Amino acid sequence: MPGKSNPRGLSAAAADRIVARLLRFRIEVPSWGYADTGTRFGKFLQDAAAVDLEDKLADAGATHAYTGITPTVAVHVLWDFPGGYDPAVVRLAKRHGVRIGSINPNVFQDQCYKYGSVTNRSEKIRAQAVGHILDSIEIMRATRSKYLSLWFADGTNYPGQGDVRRRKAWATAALKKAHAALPRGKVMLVEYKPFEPGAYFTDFFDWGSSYVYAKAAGPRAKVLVDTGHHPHGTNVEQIVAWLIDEKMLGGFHFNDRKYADDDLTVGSIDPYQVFRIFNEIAAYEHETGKDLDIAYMIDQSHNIKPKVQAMIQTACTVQQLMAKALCVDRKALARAQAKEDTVGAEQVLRSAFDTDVGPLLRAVRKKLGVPADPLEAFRASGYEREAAKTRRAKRKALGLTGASTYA
Ligand code: RM4
Ligand code: MN
Ligand code: MN
Repeated sequence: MPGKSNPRGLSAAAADRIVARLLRFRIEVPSWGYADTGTRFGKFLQDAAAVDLEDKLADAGATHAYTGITPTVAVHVLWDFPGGYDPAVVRLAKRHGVRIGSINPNVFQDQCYKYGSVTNRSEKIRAQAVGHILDSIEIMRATRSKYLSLWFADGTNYPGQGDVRRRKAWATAALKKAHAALPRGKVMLVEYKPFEPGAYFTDFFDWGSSYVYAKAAGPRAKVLVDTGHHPHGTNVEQIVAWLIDEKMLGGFHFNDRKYADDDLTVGSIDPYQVFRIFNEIAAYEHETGKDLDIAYMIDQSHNIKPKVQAMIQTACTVQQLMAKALCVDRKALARAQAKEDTVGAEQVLRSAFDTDVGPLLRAVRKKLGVPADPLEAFRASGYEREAAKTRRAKRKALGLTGASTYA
């Protein structure tokens, strides 16, 4: 008879192991996922959206209170500390039951970066970009953050515009400087994206480029995989497996997409892909008996969905898909592979994906002291109504209209 937290087909010992692993799983939320965002054509406003960092931390606190698995918040330095970093923010986060997580420098929005930041042909501008990264490292120290998360908008729009190899050399030199300034025990993540805003090329364009940059920068530089940053058809789980094998996987920015870097909620389009990614992680952890030490992060922008709901929905989806990947019967898979039983091997994955992991998740949530259905509990809580009221008043007092147009 299957026990309470024990879906059909899983032994009690396997169920316990899965619950124990899920209890150690945490995922970071992005501060920007709580703010009003839109498309490049305009911003869409929600009354309950966060107005400032305090609101973002409150929303992150609510996400964590309902899910129990999102104790840290990633920040973008210039978005979250527009008036400069204030150490009081650490206390503010604590008051909301969360901590500051990865620190993301902004070297893409100032006018001086029109032709690039760390790849700009002007030495002065490159130095300015490095200076901002070094300032961000100081913030890391103050917030005791483990990860410096680097994304560069650098790229060109037209053939002939830039010298590919010189730009590569400039970027490498900048990353080396950043790595040299990293305090002990800290990790530098190098993200990549094959398009946008560079329409012809980006300087950090795929996992191979991030790998080469990270190797050159130093041993604590690793590759950050944003699931939405690949050309269509890319086998993301294969990239993940390779990076794990090379000890170069630094972490993830999870989101889903249909066409481009859409930043949709995880699993809204293709939950099976997320499952296949976690399957590679679970396989490695099964083989080594160790948790993979990487940064699990959400990188989403919620233009239409209410912000906190979107984040809770995402955190629960990631947790669910990880649970399913942990259900893969590794022995049965190895047996099928050894016999070249292609159908049987795939079925092992499919039956794990089809497993109802609800009982496992309920057991985990009970232990974490959060509602069995975090999303429904949050929707019924009245948090959004209250936030809309106070934030509407705050916007009015600050004279913020928030409106913006493309041109
Ligand atoms: C990019 C990327 C980075 C994000 C920047 C601003 O699309 O996903 O992670 O922080 O946007
Ligand atoms: Mn990202
Ligand atoms: Mn992105």
